[in-house]
Amino acid sequence: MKIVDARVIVTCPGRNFVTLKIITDDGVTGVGDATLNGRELSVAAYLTEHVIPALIGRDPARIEDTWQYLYKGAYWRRGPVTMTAIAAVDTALWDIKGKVAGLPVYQLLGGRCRDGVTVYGHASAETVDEVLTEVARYVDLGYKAVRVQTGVPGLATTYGVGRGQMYYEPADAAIASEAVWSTDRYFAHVPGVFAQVRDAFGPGLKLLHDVHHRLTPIEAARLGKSLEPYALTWMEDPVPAELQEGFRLIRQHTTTPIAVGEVFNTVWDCRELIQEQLIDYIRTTVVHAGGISHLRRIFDLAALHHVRSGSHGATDLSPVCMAAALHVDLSIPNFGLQEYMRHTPETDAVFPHGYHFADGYLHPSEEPGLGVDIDEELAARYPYRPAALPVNRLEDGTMHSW
Ligand code: GCO
Ligand code: MG
Repeated sequence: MKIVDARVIVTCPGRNFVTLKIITDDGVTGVGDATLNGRELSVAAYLTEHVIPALIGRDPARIEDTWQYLYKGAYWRRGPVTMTAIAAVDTALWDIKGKVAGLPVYQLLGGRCRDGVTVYGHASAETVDEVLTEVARYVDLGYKAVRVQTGVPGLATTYGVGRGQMYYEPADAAIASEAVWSTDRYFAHVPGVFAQVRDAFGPGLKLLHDVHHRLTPIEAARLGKSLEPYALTWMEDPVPAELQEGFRLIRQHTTTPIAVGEVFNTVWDCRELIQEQLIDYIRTTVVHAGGISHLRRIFDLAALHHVRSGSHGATDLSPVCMAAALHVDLSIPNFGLQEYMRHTPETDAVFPHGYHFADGYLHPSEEPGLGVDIDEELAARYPYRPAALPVNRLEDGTMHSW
């Protein structure tokens, strides 16, 4: 069996997605997500110019060898663009292997470790009263875990608070919009939000919160401490994670669990965090961390150190990534939680898929392969639209992490 063709499909059914489709001489095809939010065309070009020519003629069964070829062969290692491109190839090859074997991919990864994949949804609103309604909406839908984000009094906009319900999408302007941030205003508000949510919903509901890389380690330690009475499942991205040892300080001060890793691309980005047990959940996912093969490596290392998975699953990760993530989630011993932001009906139509939600769990498709495809005719009706993620400044105008 040989790879005879591969193409990159860019489509915008409400937001941009990049998909790699690999075609074999037997007519078996595989898909991989290659979406890097706000930098989509850089991955599309990397694949088209530098990867696809090297794929033609290769044996699609050689997944690990192809991964090593693309990783070591580039000379320039790691980085989001390279690792997203490698992820797309790796994912598509697992899809092909599953179809050839006649098995869903999770069976090739060792089979089920659980009955379903517990997911968390996003409850967000400007005010506390509104967010209580949003949390109730998720509870009614059967969710067992909910991420809670609200506006902060005195700030015009806040990370994670969308304009509509359920389809929050921050990358909406061709040139990045600017937000203003104040850690003092945030600290004055956020513990009270969780006091009310915990009070309203009791101890059974898992609550999560995303800090989105905005604090320093000592500030994160203070936040974690102030949230301890409300028993969060995790505090996400409390600080930017380039400085892995910064987490030691947070750890010394608080028992609030920590989740990190949606911007990590390889095991090298989180090795220290995992081996020193400085985090509780590692949030790497298929599309940005080198595909199913490399994600399994990260999760295997994590399993040795009491760290569980908590894969990123925002709307900028396409249904192809979500399908692949579920096969991994189902088959690893140290699964924690899976983020699940629902895609719009337009996106679901472009990417027909067999995974489904029931009672707070997602279940992957039982079809051979990943159980997801791209409708190329429909995709062509939604041309690419430039869209950038916002940037963030402090009240005095200083640039800050978004
Ligand atoms: C999350 C993330 C997202 C990211 C987005 C960037 O936890 O879901 O923080 O909201 O900001 O995926 O592209
Ligand atoms: Mg996040």
